[in-house]
Amino acid sequence: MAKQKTSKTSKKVDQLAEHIKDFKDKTLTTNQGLKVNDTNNSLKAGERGATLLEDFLLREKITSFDHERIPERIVHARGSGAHGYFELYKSIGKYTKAGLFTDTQRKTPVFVRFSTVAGSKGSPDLARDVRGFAVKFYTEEGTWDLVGNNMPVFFIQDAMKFPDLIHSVKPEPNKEIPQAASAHDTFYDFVSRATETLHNHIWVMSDRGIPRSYRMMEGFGIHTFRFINEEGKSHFVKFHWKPILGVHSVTWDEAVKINGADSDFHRRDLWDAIDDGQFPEWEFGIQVVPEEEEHKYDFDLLDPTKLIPEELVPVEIIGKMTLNKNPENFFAETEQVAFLPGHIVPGIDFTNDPLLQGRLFSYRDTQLSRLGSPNFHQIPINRPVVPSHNNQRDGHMQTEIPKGQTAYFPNSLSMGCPHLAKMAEGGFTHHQERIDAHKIRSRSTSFSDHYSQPALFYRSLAKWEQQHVADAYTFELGKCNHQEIQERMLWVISQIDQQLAKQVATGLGLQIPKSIEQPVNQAIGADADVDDFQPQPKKEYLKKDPALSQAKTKFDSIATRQIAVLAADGFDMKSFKPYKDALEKAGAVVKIVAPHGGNINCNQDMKHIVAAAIMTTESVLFDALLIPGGDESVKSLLKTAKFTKFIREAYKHCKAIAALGAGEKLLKNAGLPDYKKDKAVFIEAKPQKFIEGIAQHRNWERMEQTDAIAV
Ligand code: HDE
Repeated sequence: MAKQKTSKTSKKVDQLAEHIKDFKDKTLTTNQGLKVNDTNNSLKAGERGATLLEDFLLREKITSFDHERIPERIVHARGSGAHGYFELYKSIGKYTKAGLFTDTQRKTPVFVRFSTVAGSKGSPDLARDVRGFAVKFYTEEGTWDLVGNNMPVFFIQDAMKFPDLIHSVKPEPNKEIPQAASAHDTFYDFVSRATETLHNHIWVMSDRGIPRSYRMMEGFGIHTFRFINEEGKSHFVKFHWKPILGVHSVTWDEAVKINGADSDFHRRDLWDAIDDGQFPEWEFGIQVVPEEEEHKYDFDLLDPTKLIPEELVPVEIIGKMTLNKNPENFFAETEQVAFLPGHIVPGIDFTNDPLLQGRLFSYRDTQLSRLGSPNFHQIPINRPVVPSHNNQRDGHMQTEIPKGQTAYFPNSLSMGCPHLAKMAEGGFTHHQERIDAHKIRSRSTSFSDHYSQPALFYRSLAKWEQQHVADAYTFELGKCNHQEIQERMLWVISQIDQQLAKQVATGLGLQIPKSIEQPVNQAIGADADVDDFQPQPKKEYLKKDPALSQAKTKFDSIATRQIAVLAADGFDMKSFKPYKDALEKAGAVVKIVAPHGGNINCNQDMKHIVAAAIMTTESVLFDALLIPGGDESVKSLLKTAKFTKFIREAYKHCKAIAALGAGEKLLKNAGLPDYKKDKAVFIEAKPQKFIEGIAQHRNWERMEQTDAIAV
């Protein structure tokens, strides 16, 4: 223990040295470099005031403070970022000429920002929501931004509807309630009318809407993009991120409680993992469809509310991303980073997905109001790693000093420079797609299947996942005040799955209506024949797509899992030590939770650092529980009811629990039903068994009994 303490302390000292290296031995100055000898007192006429207008030191400090904030993002305001790199396993030159996908020697730097969508900047991390998964690749051919989400589809099919979608989910405009929550009337009013939303929506109702960690989420580019190879041939492509730690989520009961116990749960988790050298990793995969097969499927590749089932087109893994560095300054990097889907590199191109097309406008536009200037690319986090030269000039906060007499092209005074890229130098060319069409304000009928893929998703889930979906719908609709909205939702859910709708209806105490006023696809042109655009009844072109279920994810690691050790003075070291060693060797983080802070002594009279006093922490912040033996320790834990709550909650949330020796008394005292038969409760078991139990993430079979556990 002592050894560990020393190394942690020296790490902290090193970090401190690193943090202060920029201002070590430096004198405090004004922005003009004037040395300052008092930054605590304003300039006053006499000791008791008044303050003098002349005080330029006060004015500079306060003015800077007054303008510290910039407008938060309209959506995805709450987020966290990290630096890292991307490595390619194998060249895919047959599909694309993009350097980052052909040169296996490269290590492409990246900056990633994860986010929620609906909440404000200070909202809690565990809102039920989509998560943003935006990656900036600083490539040698310029910056490529893959601005995706943790779900493979989006709510709407046309950019035109985005403001409506977002206005419906944001706090209602009259009362500014609720914050970071979709469970309210306006959202379901919209969802039940714009049924194209149902696919993304059922993903949000599933466990994907409440991830255990950013590090345990998949990422998707969503839209179908194009790859262009050296010969100019185009392939359709979808992009995927697959987390090395697998895809895992918390339960809704936990999510609600985590938001109270640690509203920075995801942010802290990402930071701590990187800080501890446990670098998050994702493999990068592609689904490629040849141009000739564009119309082969039962859905339109240009429709962003549809995924390509992995059963039909497998994901080919081609590389890996590792995040290995936390930002130095949240504002300068994570807040000011500007992602634009329009930032692409030769070898990648857009399709006509109408949502993607709209995004190509929106992101540049939003950066202008958020960052205040077209020069946002000069902010360090947004700078490409390759030099940029052009004739764009001036504007707010120009930080460069462009030289020379000319700022136009063509010119002769500067010998035509900066000159145009020759093809051999990799100048960007657009894929020459032939378009010959009428100008219309309408939507393709190939976009009007709104039920088949939500149904496929639901069918592909494990029983416990389906139960979570039903519970989520029941919770969300239960928060609506308008019965006609609840009933319209029940009807549209019944179009996805009758049984699911019945379950939700029972929870709401309502009947599924036999029919409803037609859920008109709101985006169709006013003159269009409404009936032609009704969502089609669902089809079943695939029984199941196993890749959609979290039950099929990885369960082979406990790296970075947080293990709470419930202990007090006198706990038994002999039986605890092999557990601690085995858990730490497997990469888990073992933390003692005790009746008080500071240190406790084991029965071998060694001091152990307490990570958290029971008063300051909650069971929901941990992945598993270990209760060491030792009569004195157990006796003292039994005196504090919060330990009992801690254990009951961990059991309710289906987590792995191990008890050693007298530690089992705490399980008995907690009144856990049938814990002896439970496959994730380990009494006097070998540490390896406990490790395997934690790696399973949860024992969902336990769910059936846990409703009876009050906490
Ligand atoms: Fe965004 N989106 N979005 N979005 N989006 C923004 O840009 C927008 C969409 C996504 O961490 C904004 O810089 C429109 C799909 C992420 O900084 C804004 C439409 C997908 C982030 C904007 C969409 C996304 C944003 C707000 C419909 C997944 C956070 C601040 C046409 C593929 C990026 C900003 C970060 C952010 C507009 C739809 C993902 C307002 C108009 C589809 C991950 O420009």
